[in-house]
Amino acid sequence: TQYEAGSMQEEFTRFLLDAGALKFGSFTLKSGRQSPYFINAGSFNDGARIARLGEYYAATIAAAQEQGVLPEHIDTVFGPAYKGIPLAVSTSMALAARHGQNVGYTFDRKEKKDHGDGGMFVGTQLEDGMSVLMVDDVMTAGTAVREVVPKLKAAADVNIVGLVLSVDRMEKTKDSDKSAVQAVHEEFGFPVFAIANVREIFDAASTMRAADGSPLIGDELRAEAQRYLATYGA
Ligand code: OMP
Repeated sequence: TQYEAGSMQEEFTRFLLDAGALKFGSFTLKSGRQSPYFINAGSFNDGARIARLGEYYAATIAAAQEQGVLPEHIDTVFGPAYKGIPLAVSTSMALAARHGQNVGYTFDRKEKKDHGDGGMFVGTQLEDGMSVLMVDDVMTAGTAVREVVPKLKAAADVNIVGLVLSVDRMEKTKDSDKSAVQAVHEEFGFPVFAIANVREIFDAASTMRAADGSPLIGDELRAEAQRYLATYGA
């Protein structure tokens, strides 16, 4: 699937809204920040939606490969348990079905297993020198990814080639004006990018109307989101 500039973000925004994955209200984030909106990738909870989500990841990955941001060859797509599991599986399926790339998928176990194959990982096993692409749902402060990188590195001397998210919340770190995405990139050295970021999503949503002509996201909610980003946005 090829998209014109910006059109994938627009389609993705519609997809988020249709699935009810973008919610407004008052949410306490993992970072402790109080946000007027929340992106819940758990809303992609049926076959059609998770397949489609995998296609967005795969299209984003293929575009990054074309731009030279990601290498042509990826050995496996890693998604951290639990929420990353369907992301890794659906992304690898879409890479095979739509982009002619048959790559592995891998995820970790949350709990130790002492029988059977006993491994820490399920799917394609990590080996020295492998190119591993990580996928995750949403990044706010980057806490989730900081926990998982050491786990991968402890398993084998893998080459983490990048991290692809569904949504970059574009938030500043606690102690700098840098975004969490930028900070993680600088810390680990691999590229970090998303299918869409919150500014692209709010921009795209601002032009979208329901069947009765009413805006999909009202002015008040957008203004609240803008206020939040004025404080916490990078
Ligand atoms: P960090 O680990 O701080 O980057 O926060 C990202 C994680 O928080 C995600 O993996 C989710 O578990 C959760 N989250 C969302 O899913 N959606 C949001 O809009 C915000 C968060 C969050 O708590 O920051």
